[in-house]
Amino acid sequence: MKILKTQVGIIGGGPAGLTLALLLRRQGIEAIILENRSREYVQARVRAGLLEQNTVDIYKTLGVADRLLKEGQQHHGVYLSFNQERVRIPFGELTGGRNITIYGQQEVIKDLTDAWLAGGGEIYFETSATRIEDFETSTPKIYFEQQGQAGVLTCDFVAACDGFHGIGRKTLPASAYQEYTISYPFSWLGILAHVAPSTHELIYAYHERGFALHSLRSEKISRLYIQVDNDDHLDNWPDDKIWQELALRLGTTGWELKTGPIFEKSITPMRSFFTDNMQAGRLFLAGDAAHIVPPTGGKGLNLAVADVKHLADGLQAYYQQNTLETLAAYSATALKRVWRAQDFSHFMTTLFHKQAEHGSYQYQLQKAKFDYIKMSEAYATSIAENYVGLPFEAFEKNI
Ligand code: RFL
Ligand code: PHB
Repeated sequence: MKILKTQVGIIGGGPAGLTLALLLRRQGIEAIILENRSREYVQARVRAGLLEQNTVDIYKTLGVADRLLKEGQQHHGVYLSFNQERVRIPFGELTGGRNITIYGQQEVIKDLTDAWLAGGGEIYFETSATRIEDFETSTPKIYFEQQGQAGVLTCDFVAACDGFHGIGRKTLPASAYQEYTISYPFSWLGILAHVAPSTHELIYAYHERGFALHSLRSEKISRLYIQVDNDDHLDNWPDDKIWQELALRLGTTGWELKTGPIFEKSITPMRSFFTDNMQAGRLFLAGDAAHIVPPTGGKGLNLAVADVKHLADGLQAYYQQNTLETLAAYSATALKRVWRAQDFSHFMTTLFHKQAEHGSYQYQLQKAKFDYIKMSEAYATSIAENYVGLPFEAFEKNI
């Protein structure tokens, strides 16, 4: 049996696990990451693109933001469109200069993995954590399997950064938490295409045929999404049909959607999920392992990074001041932001998706909200500050 030992055993080499490892290194705390997929697979997984100011600030502090700052695009506003009428929320102006950066999650993962390995960090790919034991003691153990070989990682703390399908959450005692799920009756069909973006800032749109989002990746690559039914299939969506639908839903007078070859297509169901507790003994959950939000607010990766910032603060207090107090407050601290993000993501999702007949009561509520955005700077500011992400102090000061 392969035997490993470290201070913090991290399951999962996604954004949560890698960011945590780098935050810990900065405090001189040792960590080992177990990742069940290959490095190539993890670096090719197409997902998020919107990074909040908080996230970028953390990556700057960690010294891993060089490429992000060079290749990522800083945005100061966003377009919201309803029935083909488009308004801009200048969130930079409304939030005293806070903004977002568009930079693909795969690129974030590449940068973090490179930095972790360059500093001598250990990450075992194609190594699956199978069991977590003794987390109620001071020597928890993560049992794992690496290409048929069994092993155990003994550590002081376990950070389960293993995503929605991981083993971390399933290991929490059933009596330790409640979980909440909302499944929305629609999915997103997302594409990546070789075409220059037709907009310099993101466009979120409600249309009577359904939601659409125009995002970007670079000067030559665009990322776009449309609302489809949950039982829909990629076979029903040849490229021409996708472009036609996007042009219609995103359209507004005097604007034209550029089209180009699509090189990635996938369908993602929309759901919200969260647990009301993210820790038991010395086992801590972070990121998608503890909560999922529909991507309409662009929050999932940013929440994962915020979680591990709080977790790293708690671990630092333990190793440097020998107190477990900050760690004991981890769940409560992280959940404040999680609930804020759940609310905002739900708001954005229900505002822009077609949920009932065009013209129905539900539709009129959506339209009333959109009209209110146009008439009230206070309302627009509330949307802006949630979209760019509230600063860490906003949550910490009330605890
Ligand atoms: P991840 O990324 O799922 O990583 C978990 C890792 O754990 C590994 N793992 C295991 N390893 C060892 N042993 C086991 N037993 C293991 N079980 C699992 C997995 O292989 C994996 O590598 O979770 P993490 O780190 O919490 O990060 C969360 C983010 O990936 C996620 O929230 C975002 O992608 C969500 N998201 C967005 N977030 C944003 O902040 N901004 C966005 O613009 C945004 N857009 C999106 C999104 C997610 C999307 N999809 C596909 C769900 C757009 C889409 C379409
Ligand atoms: C993306 O660029 O993939 C993206 C941007 C904003 C969102 C969701 C996804 O709200």
